[in-house]
Amino acid sequence: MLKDIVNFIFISVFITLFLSCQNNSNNLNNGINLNKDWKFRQVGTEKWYPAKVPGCVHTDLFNNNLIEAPFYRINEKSLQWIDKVDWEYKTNFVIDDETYGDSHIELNFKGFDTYADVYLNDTLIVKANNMFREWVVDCKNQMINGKNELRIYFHSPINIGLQKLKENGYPLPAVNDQSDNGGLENKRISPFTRKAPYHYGWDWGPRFVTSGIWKPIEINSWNKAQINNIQIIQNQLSDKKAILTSNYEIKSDSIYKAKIKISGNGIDLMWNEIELKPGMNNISVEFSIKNPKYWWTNGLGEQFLYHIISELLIDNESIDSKSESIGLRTVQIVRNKDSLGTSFYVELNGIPVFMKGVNYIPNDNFLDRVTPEEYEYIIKSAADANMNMIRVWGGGIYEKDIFYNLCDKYGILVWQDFMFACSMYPGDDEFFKNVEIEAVQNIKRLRNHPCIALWCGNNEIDAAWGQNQEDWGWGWKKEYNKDQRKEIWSAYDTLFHKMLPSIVNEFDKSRFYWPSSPLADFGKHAYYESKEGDIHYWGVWHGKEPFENFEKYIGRFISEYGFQSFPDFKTIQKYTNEEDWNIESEVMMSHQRSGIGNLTIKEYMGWYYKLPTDFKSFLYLGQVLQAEGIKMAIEAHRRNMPICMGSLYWQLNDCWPVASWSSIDYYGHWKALHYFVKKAYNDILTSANIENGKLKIFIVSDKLEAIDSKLELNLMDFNGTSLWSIDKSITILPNQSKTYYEININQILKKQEKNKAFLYISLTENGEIISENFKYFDKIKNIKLPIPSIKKKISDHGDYYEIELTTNKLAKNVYLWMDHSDGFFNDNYFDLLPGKTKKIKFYDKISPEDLMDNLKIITLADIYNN
Ligand code: BMA
Repeated sequence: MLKDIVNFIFISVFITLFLSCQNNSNNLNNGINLNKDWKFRQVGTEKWYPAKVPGCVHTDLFNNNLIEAPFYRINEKSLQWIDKVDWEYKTNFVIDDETYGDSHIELNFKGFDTYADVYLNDTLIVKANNMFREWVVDCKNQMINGKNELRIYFHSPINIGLQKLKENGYPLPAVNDQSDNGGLENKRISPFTRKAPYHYGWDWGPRFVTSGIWKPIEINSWNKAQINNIQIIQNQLSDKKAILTSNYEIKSDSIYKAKIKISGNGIDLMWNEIELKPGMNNISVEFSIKNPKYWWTNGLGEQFLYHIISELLIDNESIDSKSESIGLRTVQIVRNKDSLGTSFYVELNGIPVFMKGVNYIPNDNFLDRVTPEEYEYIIKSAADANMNMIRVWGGGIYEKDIFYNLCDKYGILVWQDFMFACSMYPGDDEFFKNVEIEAVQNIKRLRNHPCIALWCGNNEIDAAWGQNQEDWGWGWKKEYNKDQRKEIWSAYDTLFHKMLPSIVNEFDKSRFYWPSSPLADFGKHAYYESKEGDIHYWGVWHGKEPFENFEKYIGRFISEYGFQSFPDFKTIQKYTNEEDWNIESEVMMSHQRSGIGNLTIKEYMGWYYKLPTDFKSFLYLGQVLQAEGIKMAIEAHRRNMPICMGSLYWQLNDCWPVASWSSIDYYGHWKALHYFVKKAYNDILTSANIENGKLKIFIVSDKLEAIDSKLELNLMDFNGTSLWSIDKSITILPNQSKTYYEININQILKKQEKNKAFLYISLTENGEIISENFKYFDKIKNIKLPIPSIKKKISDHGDYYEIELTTNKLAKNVYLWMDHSDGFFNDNYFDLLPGKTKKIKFYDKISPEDLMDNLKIITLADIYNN
């Protein structure tokens, strides 16, 4: 599996070390993980089966061979019963004399999915009703010195959801909830439960409404006092000094004179005397760091982290200690009025930085299956593709700590949505209270991470409802009478315009809050044409507009746009039989959740390419189509810097094997798109555009210093004969987009037919290529591509093979592929110039003979001439 190979390449002992030192909690007397000896059963049945904690019912059933693989073929359909029954989990654990002797024994339940009644030795201690909350209970009184039993009863989220829907009196919109697939007809219950919305299905996801203990359970025992939470606030940051305040929440059971010691790398050691009172104490300690090192995003500098250790001492005895990893940086979202509208950009350490990024969904429907290595693989893949921002989209989960640790490490800023998407929500007090606790807990958990750039209320709800004008929105309002509309909007207004901003203001004051994405301004609807706020441009795909319109709708910050493709053939092989290899087969259709998906792909393909006839060629061309389309978008967004200062395409990853907008499929294969994104997000980009008959060569630089370079333009025919060329020494100006050369297109094409030539653009610094690009002058379907003859040479470099390729004629979208190896090519789907050598790295442990004999090379011309 590719995932294993990549693990082999870059993850090993290091990740273990990294994660263990990132773990925020190192209390002296706590942290026993209750992850052993769990059993589960369906309520009403006799037999208990072994269970994994953290985990979920579906994976436990599968691990016990009680159900078939949920993602295989159409197995999803027959597994819908699981969410309609109740489940029980139990374990025994021992409290030894020493722990029992402590004054406080707490159980810390980090996350239940979702409706869980928790019994400790048959006493009900928690009734959980929110997947995004944690529960901490002092259970000293229920705890036995010796063997204890913990039993957790999970109510069916469907049964409770149906009850809540009934109580509400009318349904709420939830356009992606696949109630029908779940056997509930049109009863969409997802808005009523605080549980990952995508579990109920999405237009890229199956419907598996899980239950389970999805995060760890810990026992913490303590005496006298305990540090509950730390917030580290950066008051001042300059090259000479950083002044910070550490705000502690310390739980104490009596009055104590105590001390706090702050230490860590580069920190001026600080001792502070404090006085604790019984209950929760809020204590602030100021400290400083001399000559601080800044935290930068990927590509701009180091991601320096300070590990700040806070120790609590009473009578010179260490009572508790915690470590927080922070990065010193300033992040502002700058919204200045200008001649076009209002800017919307990220200023990092005083510098405007173009956000190159992507939208992220959870990596699996069964969250327990995502390993630390897979987390690192996906974040590292984003960083390797030169990204500096990920949007954690509101239909998934507030990610686990490891996700944010990795974003800190790789220099990826996080646009963090609260978990609300494409639905309206109830407006009762119980719901509000539940959300309030959820928001406070998650903000407190995440606010020390340098990667968090902003908090955003929800995904697309403002756009979908369109409160201020009857014809705004997606038609949802039409379903409701005047009173219902009032109620629904009032719930929205309370949640996203009052409650969440005030919570952010109270618990994470320095961070920007944005009520919804997309949005022009607070209470102001966003259009594709908006020149303020952020936009989601879905004219391409949902609106069936041509890719060229990516160049037309340039917002200030484009936080969603995208195009689908099918996953890698190897991924398809994992969920299909050979008989399913047709995009319209029942199995393939079931792994395509966009109602317009296949037709839309085919329609666009027909506009730009000749339609291939066989299945594998269709997969290949579909990926090329997606990649070329999104490349157009990214280049247009970046060319328009600084009007546009952010481009986040939809979407990075998949939660199961499926046709989707992702650039990396469920099994970790980079699609053509991810390779294209890597180039389009390179810190130096050359991009050609034809405007009013003029060919303009733009260079976009995200670097902070000027670069002396040579720009070469070479118009060639497909045999590589130069028809026109020019080179020019230029100084690339820092952090901007600029046209460095322009010429009348007729002057270079002359009498040349536009479907028989292409322009090769290259930019070199001291002879090394720093950016290159190809410009074609006609739709590829009109171009008569020659059949190239590609030669390969292979050399073994220990960790990887180097593959040297040469071609006699232009080779378009060269795709390297091995049937029986899942190794990683560091470039793929590229155009290969006649007469030039291209070197590719290939990571796998196969023999050189195997690689030489079995490496397949496919080009666009090959599939056309099949
Ligand atoms: C966007 C997202 C998702 C959806 C995607 C593709 O609007 O917010 O809701 O999956 O479009 O349709």
